[in-house]
Amino acid sequence: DIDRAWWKEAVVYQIYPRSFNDSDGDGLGDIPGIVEKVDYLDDLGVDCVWLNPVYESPGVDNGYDISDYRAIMDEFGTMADWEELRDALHERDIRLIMDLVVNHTSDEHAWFVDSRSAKDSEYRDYYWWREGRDPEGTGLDPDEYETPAGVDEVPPNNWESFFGGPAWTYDDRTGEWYLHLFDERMPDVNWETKALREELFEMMQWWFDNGIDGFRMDVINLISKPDGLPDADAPDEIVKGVDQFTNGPRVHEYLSELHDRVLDGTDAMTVGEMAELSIEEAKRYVGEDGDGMSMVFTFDHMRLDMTDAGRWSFRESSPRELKESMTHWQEGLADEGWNSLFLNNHDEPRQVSRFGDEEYRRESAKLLATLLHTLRGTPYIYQGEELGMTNYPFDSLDEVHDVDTIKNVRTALRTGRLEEDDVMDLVRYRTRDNARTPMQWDDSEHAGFTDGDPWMPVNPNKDDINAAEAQNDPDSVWHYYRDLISLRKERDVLVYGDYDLRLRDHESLWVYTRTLETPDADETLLVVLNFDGDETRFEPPTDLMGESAEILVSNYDVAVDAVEPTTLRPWEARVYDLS
Ligand code: ISL
Repeated sequence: DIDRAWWKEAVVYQIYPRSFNDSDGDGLGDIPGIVEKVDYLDDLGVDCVWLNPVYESPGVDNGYDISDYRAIMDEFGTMADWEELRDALHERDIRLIMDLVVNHTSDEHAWFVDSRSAKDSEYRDYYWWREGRDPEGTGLDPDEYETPAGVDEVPPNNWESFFGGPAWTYDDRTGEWYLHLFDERMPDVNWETKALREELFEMMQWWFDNGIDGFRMDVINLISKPDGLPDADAPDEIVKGVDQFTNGPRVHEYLSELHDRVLDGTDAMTVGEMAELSIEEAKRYVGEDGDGMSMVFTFDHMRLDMTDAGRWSFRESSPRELKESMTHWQEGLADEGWNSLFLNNHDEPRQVSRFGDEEYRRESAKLLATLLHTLRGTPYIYQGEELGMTNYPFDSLDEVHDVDTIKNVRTALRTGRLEEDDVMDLVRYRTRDNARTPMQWDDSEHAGFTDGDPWMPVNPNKDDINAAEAQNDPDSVWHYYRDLISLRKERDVLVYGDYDLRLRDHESLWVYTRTLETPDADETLLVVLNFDGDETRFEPPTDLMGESAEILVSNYDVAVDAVEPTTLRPWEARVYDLS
């Protein structure tokens, strides 16, 4: 018996509204722009859209700094525009999930404006306010913190922000410090305050009442901070304090409460974004035995190309490491839980540039697509991925908008973790802005994204890589995605089948079967991926391959006999049907 759920069968398409489509020529994408492209999504065949934040926001972190959870950012449109988008999607059987950012708000949120105004504000404990400490004996250097003249204090602990620099900022209105794990304009809310939790649950309910189908939950495993806010245990950590505030002591209590209050009895999908997570921890968040989340985003495979020095470092990683890392999660959540499958998103470089090969762009984009749609879990496509979009050739930091890149590079230079000469190579490789250049719709001046000046430059490769061209070319990456999406709907084995790795130790081949045995079906698929720009010898496993083996998917024209030993071409991907 298959334990079915719509979100297991869905293919999700992620839209970063700022860079998707601009309808009014201000250079920023907007909601009416998305509405114009709903037929495009329908053509591609996706089942669900995850919309990055569109709420009212001053835009310090492109919308992850929310100043009003129940309003749409002016530049993106109005609530009526949002309703039109919701309806346009629903009419085409495409669901809509929203980004839920409840670890922090903007400093312009009314709660924070009130909270910071006075120690006895009724919103004071919606955030984390603490007195500073005498620097003596803390090991902290007061010069590292910005305080007004005469205030010789360091913050309550040594935690650091993910964007670089301290996680605490001194506020002279009340002479206390507030906590922010991200930018200082993004204060962390305090989930210990019951009234805050109530407000958040009501807000979530309000969005469900407005017809959404679920939430992607931003950094949701950071919401519980440990009692007493102790210093980081490991003072050498790249972001000091991660060990303290990740998967904190009350996180499961909060999330079960959230589940009982808002989600229970609905078929809503929830996907929790969780940096730093083991399989055992993941199981505590998902499913009925856990906190009831549908699935989690995990990031082990996004760390393979970093050293212990974190995101602003680089190490060469191998296809085999990617295979091992993703297999670890495939096997770990085989019986309990559910994987979310992604190779890029709005925070990561483009997948072809990172895990594929720009020289074999088309082939490697299709190989990665094959992987995404044939592993066990829910595939997430990030806008432009279906065109095989690549990283942007950044020349200088002046072209970078991303607050994370700018601040972290500054911090890494100051602390000597990064050399000036290495900055641009690393930025070109790593910056989140690689994912944020405008969607390439056609080969016109701004790639059909806007009639005005785009907020981010368009990738110069838009003449070759664009949706219009791809939709006209039956051999394009786009058509390949479309075929895989439709195949997934026809074959339960792709959704529910077991994953079994073959040739575990092979350096460049990733080979696995998906098998589904039910009273009505006995299906086996064999997936063969050559993660290499060179040819690779492949001996089909004779225990599996019978005369009936047929090639179901291929990213090359296949004229070779499926069952014989064969040479796989650069980045060749094949799916055999052994049923
Ligand atoms: O990309 C990173 C910057 O350091 C990640 O560490 C990222 O910040 C982390 O995965 C959390 O990301 C989410 O929350 C952030 C926001 O900037 C990201 O865009 C979002 O996906 C703060 O809300």
